Amino acid sequence: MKVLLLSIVEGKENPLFHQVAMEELEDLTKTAGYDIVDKVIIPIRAIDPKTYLGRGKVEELVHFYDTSHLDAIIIQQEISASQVRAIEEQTLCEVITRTELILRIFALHAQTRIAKMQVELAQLNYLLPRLVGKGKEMSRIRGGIGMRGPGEQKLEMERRLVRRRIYQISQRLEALEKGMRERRKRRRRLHHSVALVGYTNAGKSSLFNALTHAQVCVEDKLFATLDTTSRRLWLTGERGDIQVILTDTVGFIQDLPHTLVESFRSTLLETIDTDLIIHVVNSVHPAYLQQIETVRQTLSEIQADTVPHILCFNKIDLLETEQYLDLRRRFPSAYFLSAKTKENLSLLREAIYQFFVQKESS
Ligand SMILES: Nc1nc2c(ncn2[C@@H]2O[C@H](COP(=O)(O)OP(=O)(O)OP(=O)(O)O)[C@@H](O)[C@H]2O)c(=O)[nH]1
Ligand SMILES: [Mg+2]
Repeated sequence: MKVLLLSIVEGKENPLFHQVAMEELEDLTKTAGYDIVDKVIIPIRAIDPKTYLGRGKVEELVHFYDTSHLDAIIIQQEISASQVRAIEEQTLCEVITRTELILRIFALHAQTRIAKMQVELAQLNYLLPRLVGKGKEMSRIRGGIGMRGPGEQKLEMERRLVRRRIYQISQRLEALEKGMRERRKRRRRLHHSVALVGYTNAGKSSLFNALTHAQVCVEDKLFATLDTTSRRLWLTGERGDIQVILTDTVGFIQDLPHTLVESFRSTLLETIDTDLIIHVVNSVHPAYLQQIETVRQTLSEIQADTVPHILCFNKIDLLETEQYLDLRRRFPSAYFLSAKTKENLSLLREAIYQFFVQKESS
Protein backbone atom coordinates (compact mmCIF):
# COMPACT_ATOMS: atom_id res chain seq x y z
CA MET A 1 0.00 0.00 0.00
CA LYS A 2 1.49 3.36 -1.10
CA VAL A 3 0.91 6.13 1.42
CA LEU A 4 1.77 9.77 1.94
CA LEU A 5 2.46 11.01 5.48
CA LEU A 6 1.11 14.40 6.36
CA SER A 7 1.47 16.59 9.43
CA ILE A 8 -0.07 20.02 9.74
CA VAL A 9 1.62 22.77 11.80
CA GLU A 10 -0.78 25.40 12.95
CA GLY A 11 0.30 29.00 13.64
CA LYS A 12 3.22 29.22 16.05
CA GLU A 13 3.55 25.55 17.00
CA ASN A 14 7.09 24.25 17.32
CA PRO A 15 8.11 22.58 14.02
CA LEU A 16 10.83 20.60 15.85
CA PHE A 17 8.19 18.77 17.84
CA HIS A 18 6.48 17.91 14.58
CA GLN A 19 9.70 16.47 13.21
CA VAL A 20 9.95 13.98 16.09
CA ALA A 21 6.24 13.17 15.85
CA MET A 22 6.66 12.62 12.11
CA GLU A 23 9.44 10.10 12.71
CA GLU A 24 7.18 8.21 15.05
CA LEU A 25 4.36 8.29 12.49
CA GLU A 26 6.85 6.83 10.03
CA ASP A 27 7.64 3.97 12.42
CA LEU A 28 3.94 3.32 12.96
CA THR A 29 3.33 3.28 9.20
CA LYS A 30 6.17 0.84 8.59
CA THR A 31 4.90 -1.33 11.43
CA ALA A 32 1.52 -1.48 9.66
CA GLY A 33 3.41 -2.68 6.57
CA TYR A 34 2.71 0.31 4.28
CA ASP A 35 5.18 1.89 1.82
CA ILE A 36 5.89 5.56 2.40
CA VAL A 37 5.98 7.63 -0.80
CA ASP A 38 6.87 10.88 0.96
CA LYS A 39 6.47 12.83 4.21
CA VAL A 40 5.26 16.42 4.31
CA ILE A 41 4.83 18.92 7.08
CA ILE A 42 2.46 21.69 5.98
CA PRO A 43 2.29 24.97 7.92
CA ILE A 44 -1.09 26.69 8.05
CA ARG A 45 -2.14 29.99 9.59
CA ALA A 46 -5.42 28.70 11.03
CA ILE A 47 -7.49 25.53 10.91
CA ASP A 48 -10.03 25.44 8.12
CA PRO A 49 -13.24 23.97 9.57
CA LYS A 50 -14.09 22.20 6.34
CA THR A 51 -10.84 20.52 5.29
CA TYR A 52 -8.60 21.31 8.30
CA LEU A 53 -5.67 22.38 6.13
CA GLY A 54 -7.57 24.48 3.61
CA ARG A 55 -8.88 23.82 0.12
CA GLY A 56 -5.92 25.46 -1.57
CA LYS A 57 -3.38 23.33 0.31
CA VAL A 58 -5.29 20.16 -0.51
CA GLU A 59 -5.30 21.24 -4.16
CA GLU A 60 -1.49 21.61 -4.03
CA LEU A 61 -1.20 18.09 -2.65
CA VAL A 62 -3.38 16.75 -5.46
CA HIS A 63 -1.15 18.37 -8.09
CA PHE A 64 2.17 17.60 -6.52
CA TYR A 65 1.55 13.98 -5.58
CA ASP A 66 -1.10 12.94 -8.07
CA THR A 67 -3.01 11.70 -5.06
CA SER A 68 -5.52 9.57 -6.95
CA HIS A 69 -2.65 7.14 -7.55
CA LEU A 70 -1.89 6.84 -3.84
CA ASP A 71 -3.63 4.29 -1.64
CA ALA A 72 -3.90 6.55 1.39
CA ILE A 73 -2.86 9.76 3.08
CA ILE A 74 -2.02 9.29 6.75
CA ILE A 75 -2.59 12.41 8.84
CA GLN A 76 -0.87 12.98 12.16
CA GLN A 77 -3.63 15.22 13.55
CA GLU A 78 -6.93 13.91 14.85
CA ILE A 79 -9.19 15.63 12.33
CA SER A 80 -12.97 15.20 12.29
CA ALA A 81 -14.87 12.66 10.23
CA SER A 82 -16.32 15.33 7.95
CA GLN A 83 -12.84 16.80 7.38
CA VAL A 84 -11.57 13.31 6.50
CA ARG A 85 -14.35 12.98 3.95
CA ALA A 86 -13.82 16.44 2.49
CA ILE A 87 -10.12 15.66 1.87
CA GLU A 88 -10.98 12.23 0.48
CA GLU A 89 -13.39 13.77 -2.01
CA GLN A 90 -10.83 16.28 -3.20
CA THR A 91 -7.83 13.93 -3.35
CA LEU A 92 -9.68 10.80 -4.48
CA CYS A 93 -7.72 8.73 -1.99
CA GLU A 94 -8.37 7.29 1.44
CA VAL A 95 -7.48 9.40 4.47
CA ILE A 96 -6.38 7.67 7.68
CA THR A 97 -5.75 9.44 10.98
CA ARG A 98 -2.98 8.42 13.39
CA THR A 99 -5.53 7.01 15.82
CA GLU A 100 -6.97 4.82 13.09
CA LEU A 101 -3.48 3.68 12.13
CA ILE A 102 -2.70 2.68 15.73
CA LEU A 103 -6.01 0.82 15.91
CA ARG A 104 -5.09 -1.10 12.75
CA ILE A 105 -1.70 -2.07 14.20
CA PHE A 106 -3.37 -3.25 17.39
CA ALA A 107 -5.79 -5.31 15.29
CA LEU A 108 -2.87 -6.88 13.40
CA HIS A 109 -0.94 -7.74 16.57
CA ALA A 110 -3.72 -8.95 18.88
CA GLN A 111 -3.32 -12.66 19.55
CA THR A 112 -5.46 -13.75 22.46
CA ARG A 113 -9.24 -13.67 22.62
CA ILE A 114 -9.25 -10.91 25.19
CA ALA A 115 -6.86 -8.69 23.21
CA LYS A 116 -8.95 -9.18 20.07
CA MET A 117 -12.11 -8.23 21.93
CA GLN A 118 -10.46 -5.16 23.39
CA VAL A 119 -9.27 -4.04 19.95
CA GLU A 120 -12.71 -4.52 18.45
CA LEU A 121 -14.25 -2.53 21.27
CA ALA A 122 -11.76 0.31 20.68
CA GLN A 123 -12.51 0.27 16.95
CA LEU A 124 -16.27 0.39 17.48
CA ASN A 125 -15.97 3.17 20.04
CA TYR A 126 -13.90 5.09 17.52
CA LEU A 127 -16.43 4.45 14.77
CA LEU A 128 -19.62 5.34 16.63
CA PRO A 129 -19.27 9.13 16.89
CA ARG A 130 -18.00 9.14 13.30
CA LEU A 131 -21.23 7.56 12.09
CA VAL A 132 -22.96 10.63 13.49
CA GLY A 133 -20.86 12.88 11.26
CA LYS A 134 -21.90 10.86 8.27
CA GLY A 135 -25.53 11.27 9.35
CA LYS A 136 -25.45 15.03 9.03
CA GLU A 137 -24.31 14.68 5.50
CA MET A 138 -26.82 11.97 4.69
CA SER A 139 -29.69 13.92 6.17
CA ARG A 140 -29.16 16.41 3.36
CA ILE A 141 -30.39 13.88 0.85
CA ARG A 142 -33.55 12.98 2.71
CA GLY A 143 -36.97 13.65 1.18
CA GLY A 144 -39.30 16.23 2.68
CA ILE A 145 -39.34 17.85 6.09
CA GLY A 146 -39.93 15.31 8.86
CA MET A 147 -39.39 12.40 6.52
CA ARG A 148 -36.49 10.06 6.75
CA GLY A 149 -34.52 9.36 3.62
CA PRO A 150 -33.05 5.94 2.88
CA GLY A 151 -29.56 7.14 3.85
CA GLU A 152 -30.57 8.07 7.33
CA GLN A 153 -32.51 4.90 7.96
CA LYS A 154 -29.54 2.81 6.95
CA LEU A 155 -27.32 4.87 9.18
CA GLU A 156 -29.68 4.51 12.09
CA MET A 157 -29.51 0.76 11.62
CA GLU A 158 -25.73 0.74 11.44
CA ARG A 159 -25.54 2.78 14.60
CA ARG A 160 -27.88 0.42 16.39
CA LEU A 161 -25.80 -2.57 15.30
CA VAL A 162 -22.60 -0.93 16.48
CA ARG A 163 -24.14 -0.05 19.84
CA ARG A 164 -25.42 -3.58 20.29
CA ARG A 165 -22.02 -5.05 19.51
CA ILE A 166 -20.33 -2.61 21.92
CA TYR A 167 -22.75 -3.75 24.60
CA GLN A 168 -22.12 -7.45 23.85
CA ILE A 169 -18.34 -7.13 23.96
CA SER A 170 -18.41 -4.96 27.07
CA GLN A 171 -20.52 -7.56 28.86
CA ARG A 172 -18.18 -10.39 27.88
CA LEU A 173 -15.13 -8.39 28.82
CA GLU A 174 -16.63 -7.55 32.16
CA ALA A 175 -17.18 -11.22 32.93
CA LEU A 176 -13.62 -12.03 31.94
CA GLU A 177 -12.31 -9.11 33.95
CA LYS A 178 -14.05 -10.34 37.06
CA GLY A 179 -12.14 -13.62 36.82
CA MET A 180 -8.95 -11.72 36.14
CA ARG A 181 -9.44 -9.48 39.15
CA GLU A 182 -9.91 -12.47 41.43
CA ARG A 183 -6.90 -14.29 40.03
CA ARG A 184 -4.90 -11.11 40.46
CA LYS A 185 -5.94 -10.71 44.08
CA ARG A 186 -4.89 -14.29 44.80
CA ARG A 187 -1.61 -13.77 42.99
CA ARG A 188 -0.89 -10.56 44.87
CA ARG A 189 -1.43 -12.38 48.17
CA LEU A 190 0.84 -15.27 47.28
CA HIS A 191 3.63 -13.73 45.21
CA HIS A 192 5.77 -10.67 44.82
CA SER A 193 5.10 -9.06 41.46
CA VAL A 194 7.10 -6.83 39.14
CA ALA A 195 5.96 -5.30 35.83
CA LEU A 196 8.11 -4.03 32.97
CA VAL A 197 6.49 -0.85 31.75
CA GLY A 198 7.59 1.72 29.18
CA TYR A 199 7.30 3.42 25.85
CA THR A 200 6.80 1.14 22.86
CA ASN A 201 10.06 -0.26 21.46
CA ALA A 202 12.00 0.60 24.65
CA GLY A 203 13.11 -3.03 24.97
CA LYS A 204 10.71 -4.37 27.62
CA SER A 205 10.31 -7.77 25.97
CA SER A 206 14.06 -8.03 25.41
CA LEU A 207 14.69 -7.29 29.06
CA PHE A 208 11.97 -9.75 30.05
CA ASN A 209 13.69 -12.48 28.00
CA ALA A 210 17.12 -11.58 29.35
CA LEU A 211 15.92 -11.77 32.95
CA THR A 212 13.79 -14.90 32.69
CA HIS A 213 15.33 -16.74 29.71
CA ALA A 214 11.90 -16.67 28.06
CA GLN A 215 11.36 -16.34 24.33
CA VAL A 216 8.82 -13.57 24.04
CA CYS A 217 8.65 -12.04 20.56
CA VAL A 218 11.06 -9.13 20.18
CA GLU A 219 10.79 -6.94 17.10
CA ASP A 220 11.89 -3.57 15.87
CA LYS A 221 8.25 -2.64 15.49
CA LEU A 222 5.89 -0.55 17.56
CA PHE A 223 3.44 -2.48 19.70
CA ALA A 224 5.06 -5.85 19.09
CA THR A 225 3.60 -6.89 22.45
CA LEU A 226 -0.14 -6.64 23.02
CA ASP A 227 -0.67 -9.70 25.13
CA THR A 228 1.02 -9.84 28.46
CA THR A 229 3.26 -12.66 29.59
CA SER A 230 4.34 -13.54 33.11
CA ARG A 231 7.20 -15.71 34.30
CA ARG A 232 8.75 -16.66 37.60
CA LEU A 233 12.02 -15.01 38.39
CA TRP A 234 14.36 -16.32 41.09
CA LEU A 235 16.59 -13.81 42.82
CA THR A 236 19.41 -14.86 45.12
CA GLY A 237 20.97 -12.81 47.88
CA GLU A 238 22.35 -12.88 51.40
CA ARG A 239 18.84 -13.18 52.86
CA GLY A 240 17.99 -16.32 50.88
CA ASP A 241 16.15 -16.80 47.60
CA ILE A 242 13.18 -14.70 46.60
CA GLN A 243 10.71 -15.59 43.92
CA VAL A 244 8.86 -12.90 42.01
CA ILE A 245 6.41 -12.94 39.10
CA LEU A 246 7.72 -10.76 36.31
CA THR A 247 5.28 -9.43 33.68
CA ASP A 248 5.96 -8.03 30.22
CA THR A 249 3.37 -5.43 29.21
CA VAL A 250 1.97 -3.51 26.26
CA GLY A 251 3.93 -0.34 25.42
CA PHE A 252 2.72 3.23 25.72
CA ILE A 253 2.83 5.97 23.09
CA GLN A 254 2.38 9.72 22.99
CA ASP A 255 -1.32 10.61 22.64
CA LEU A 256 -2.39 7.02 23.07
CA PRO A 257 -5.91 7.14 21.68
CA HIS A 258 -8.29 7.47 24.57
CA THR A 259 -10.56 4.73 23.26
CA LEU A 260 -7.60 2.35 23.39
CA VAL A 261 -6.73 3.23 26.98
CA GLU A 262 -10.36 2.64 27.91
CA SER A 263 -10.65 -0.64 26.02
CA PHE A 264 -7.31 -1.97 27.24
CA ARG A 265 -8.02 -1.00 30.82
CA SER A 266 -8.28 -4.60 31.99
CA THR A 267 -4.98 -5.59 30.36
CA LEU A 268 -3.30 -2.46 31.67
CA LEU A 269 -4.60 -3.01 35.17
CA GLU A 270 -3.64 -6.66 35.02
CA THR A 271 -0.05 -5.66 34.42
CA ILE A 272 0.16 -2.60 36.56
CA ASP A 273 -1.55 -3.86 39.69
CA THR A 274 1.84 -4.88 40.98
CA ASP A 275 4.29 -4.36 43.84
CA LEU A 276 6.96 -2.76 41.70
CA ILE A 277 7.19 -1.17 38.26
CA ILE A 278 10.40 -1.19 36.22
CA HIS A 279 10.09 1.77 33.91
CA VAL A 280 12.20 0.82 30.85
CA VAL A 281 13.56 3.72 28.78
CA ASN A 282 15.17 3.58 25.33
CA SER A 283 18.21 5.67 26.22
CA VAL A 284 19.26 6.25 22.61
CA HIS A 285 15.94 7.67 21.47
CA PRO A 286 16.27 11.40 20.69
CA ALA A 287 12.94 12.08 22.43
CA TYR A 288 13.59 9.87 25.47
CA LEU A 289 12.68 12.65 27.94
CA GLN A 290 9.32 13.15 26.31
CA GLN A 291 8.80 9.38 26.31
CA ILE A 292 9.50 9.19 30.06
CA GLU A 293 6.92 11.93 30.57
CA THR A 294 4.34 10.15 28.41
CA VAL A 295 4.77 6.93 30.38
CA ARG A 296 4.37 8.82 33.66
CA GLN A 297 1.24 10.55 32.39
CA THR A 298 -0.31 7.32 31.15
CA LEU A 299 0.44 5.63 34.47
CA SER A 300 -1.32 8.40 36.31
CA GLU A 301 -4.24 8.19 33.89
CA ILE A 302 -4.79 4.59 34.97
CA GLN A 303 -4.12 5.43 38.62
CA ALA A 304 -0.89 3.45 38.75
CA ASP A 305 1.36 6.40 39.62
CA THR A 306 1.50 5.46 43.28
CA VAL A 307 3.16 2.10 42.61
CA PRO A 308 6.90 2.23 43.51
CA HIS A 309 9.09 2.24 40.43
CA ILE A 310 12.67 1.87 39.29
CA LEU A 311 13.82 3.92 36.31
CA CYS A 312 15.89 1.77 34.01
CA PHE A 313 17.77 3.05 30.93
CA ASN A 314 18.12 0.29 28.34
CA LYS A 315 20.24 -0.04 25.16
CA ILE A 316 23.34 1.52 26.74
CA ASP A 317 25.44 -0.57 24.33
CA LEU A 318 24.41 1.98 21.68
CA LEU A 319 25.40 5.06 23.70
CA GLU A 320 28.58 7.10 23.23
CA THR A 321 30.61 7.39 26.43
CA GLU A 322 29.86 11.10 26.74
CA GLN A 323 26.09 10.52 26.38
CA TYR A 324 26.27 7.73 28.92
CA LEU A 325 28.06 9.85 31.51
CA ASP A 326 25.67 12.71 30.92
CA LEU A 327 22.66 10.45 31.51
CA ARG A 328 24.17 9.11 34.72
CA ARG A 329 24.68 12.65 35.94
CA ARG A 330 21.09 13.58 35.12
CA PHE A 331 19.54 10.46 36.66
CA PRO A 332 21.80 9.48 39.55
CA SER A 333 19.38 6.97 41.06
CA ALA A 334 18.45 5.21 37.80
CA TYR A 335 19.81 1.91 36.44
CA PHE A 336 21.69 1.69 33.17
CA LEU A 337 21.87 -1.56 31.27
CA SER A 338 21.65 -3.41 28.01
CA ALA A 339 19.17 -6.22 27.49
CA LYS A 340 21.20 -7.15 24.44
CA THR A 341 24.70 -7.47 25.91
CA LYS A 342 23.35 -8.15 29.43
CA GLU A 343 25.66 -5.48 30.82
CA ASN A 344 24.61 -4.39 34.34
CA LEU A 345 21.68 -6.80 34.34
CA SER A 346 22.81 -8.15 37.70
CA LEU A 347 22.56 -4.66 39.21
CA LEU A 348 18.87 -4.55 38.33
CA ARG A 349 18.34 -8.02 39.77
CA GLU A 350 20.01 -6.85 42.95
CA ALA A 351 17.80 -3.74 43.09
CA ILE A 352 14.63 -5.84 42.76
CA TYR A 353 15.93 -8.21 45.42
CA GLN A 354 16.66 -5.36 47.84
CA PHE A 355 13.25 -3.83 47.23
CA PHE A 356 11.47 -6.99 48.37
CA VAL A 357 13.85 -7.65 51.27
CA GLN A 358 13.08 -4.19 52.58
CA LYS A 359 9.37 -4.63 51.92
CA GLU A 360 9.32 -7.87 53.88
CA SER A 361 11.16 -6.41 56.83
CA SER A 362 8.99 -3.29 57.01
N1 LIG B 1 21.16 -2.50 20.79
C1 LIG B 1 20.18 -2.87 21.60
N2 LIG B 1 18.97 -3.14 21.08
C2 LIG B 1 17.98 -3.50 21.92
C3 LIG B 1 18.19 -3.63 23.32
N3 LIG B 1 17.01 -4.00 23.89
C4 LIG B 1 16.11 -4.12 22.88
N4 LIG B 1 16.69 -3.81 21.69
C5 LIG B 1 16.02 -3.80 20.36
O1 LIG B 1 14.95 -2.87 20.39
C6 LIG B 1 13.84 -3.33 19.61
C7 LIG B 1 12.58 -3.37 20.46
O2 LIG B 1 12.72 -4.36 21.45
P1 LIG B 1 11.47 -5.03 22.19
O3 LIG B 1 12.04 -5.84 23.32
O4 LIG B 1 10.56 -5.71 21.24
O5 LIG B 1 10.76 -3.72 22.75
P2 LIG B 1 9.38 -3.59 23.56
O6 LIG B 1 9.58 -2.49 24.56
O7 LIG B 1 8.95 -4.91 24.08
O8 LIG B 1 8.43 -3.06 22.40
P3 LIG B 1 6.81 -3.20 22.23
O9 LIG B 1 6.39 -4.55 22.71
O10 LIG B 1 6.65 -3.04 20.76
O11 LIG B 1 6.22 -2.08 23.02
C8 LIG B 1 14.26 -4.69 19.07
O12 LIG B 1 14.74 -4.50 17.77
C9 LIG B 1 15.36 -5.14 20.03
O13 LIG B 1 16.28 -6.02 19.42
C10 LIG B 1 19.49 -3.32 23.85
O14 LIG B 1 19.79 -3.38 25.04
N5 LIG B 1 20.44 -2.96 22.92
MG1 LIG C 1 7.31 -5.98 23.72
